[in-house]
Amino acid sequence: MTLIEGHRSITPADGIPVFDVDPYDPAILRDPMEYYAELRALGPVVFIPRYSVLAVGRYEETKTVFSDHENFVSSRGVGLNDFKLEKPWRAPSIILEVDPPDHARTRKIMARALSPKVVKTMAESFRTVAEELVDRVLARGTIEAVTELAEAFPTRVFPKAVGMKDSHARHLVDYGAMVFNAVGPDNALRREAMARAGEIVPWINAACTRDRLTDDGLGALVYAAADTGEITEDEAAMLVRSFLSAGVDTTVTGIGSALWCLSQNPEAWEALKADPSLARPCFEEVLRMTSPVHTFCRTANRATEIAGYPVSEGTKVLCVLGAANFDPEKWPDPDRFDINRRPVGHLAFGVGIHGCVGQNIARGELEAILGVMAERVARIEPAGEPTWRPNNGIRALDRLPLKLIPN
Ligand code: HEM
Ligand code: OVM
Repeated sequence: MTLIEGHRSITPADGIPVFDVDPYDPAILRDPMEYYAELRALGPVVFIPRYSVLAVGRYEETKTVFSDHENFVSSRGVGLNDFKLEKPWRAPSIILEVDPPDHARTRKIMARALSPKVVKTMAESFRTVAEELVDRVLARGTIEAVTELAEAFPTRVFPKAVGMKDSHARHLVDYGAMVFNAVGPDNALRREAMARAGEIVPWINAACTRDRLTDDGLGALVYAAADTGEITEDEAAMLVRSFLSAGVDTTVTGIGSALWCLSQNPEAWEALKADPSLARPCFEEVLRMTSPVHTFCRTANRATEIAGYPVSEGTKVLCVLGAANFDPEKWPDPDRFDINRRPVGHLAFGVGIHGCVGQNIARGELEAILGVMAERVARIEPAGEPTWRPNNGIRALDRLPLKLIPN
């Protein structure tokens, strides 16, 4: 049997379990736990006929595929579209969507700009903004935490860290939503996000040029590499675009999900209050529990195998990070939120050569906001039903009504 979807055509190997599901159905994106469990239960790798793709959701195989950049490449896109067959919606990222040896050159520059040493210099300003925002929401009492905390914090601190002269919170959040929806199929979510491209994309691209950046931010560190000839001026702009693509919605989602976890687990909140230095380990457990980036793909660039099953050249493989981070074989009692778990090896930041280069700054932001809240907020209580904002690449809250009680 040969299945044809779009331009792609692969023949599922005999024996690979077939999973008749649409992983990008908004109902699944809102509440993916059953889909994750079924995916893991069916086998180490499954075939999804609707998109003619393979999918992995057990910890072991997800980690293996992500770590094997020789067989499973990123240069053909980390979404469902195969860049070898279909034109990408924007010029590919020169860090995320490239393979070695090209990858090492840009990765080195981004790793330098986002090093622990650089991130340390931002800690104080992150804390100052966190204090301001937390005091403001405490004075209000009942809040909508997605807009008032989760979106407010990164959209204030991150553009400043990058050194953006023009900042537009809504455009930044909506661009992130486009970028992550773009890794999915041509469904309503992707189309609705893309409908706003005409307004947002030119604004984003303009914000990436040297003249729109201060000389003391992350953007300047990237342009410094253009000054030494390591990269071209255009490449510097592309790397700044990567900051704006990956650096806002991810941390917005991380903060929203952290507050969701803590509002549902009062004993965890008590533990964090008793020892605010638990903010970091707490965030790692939030990442494991909620996997902000729920799915990224790889493409088999040659005939290979997964768990002994043959995989033909050109096959897209969905790597379901959210399912792997909930695999009971790896994580005992995975649905228990335990801020003392120390979930070393979780896949929320990916793994291997493309593992999140922004993870230090993400942790720095979360440490600031959770740390300040732990010091100043006595209780966090749900004040209405949380709702989710389905996205093909990211699992984010849409609304999180909370009641905050000050110390
Ligand atoms: C890569 C998640 C925050 C910039 C990745 C990857 C994941 C991820 C899963 C791996 C992609 C792959 O292997 O295909 C997250 C999460 C975050 C976060 C969950 C927050 C909670 C950030 C921030 C920045 C950033 C704040 C920018 C400052 C990047 C970049 C890459 C990346 C540039 C590509 C790295 C490469 O290809 O070598 N991120 N990220 N991320 N992330 Fe993050
Ligand atoms: C980029 C990028 C990096 C990581 C994630 C992401 C899909 C984009 O370099 O543009 O979101």
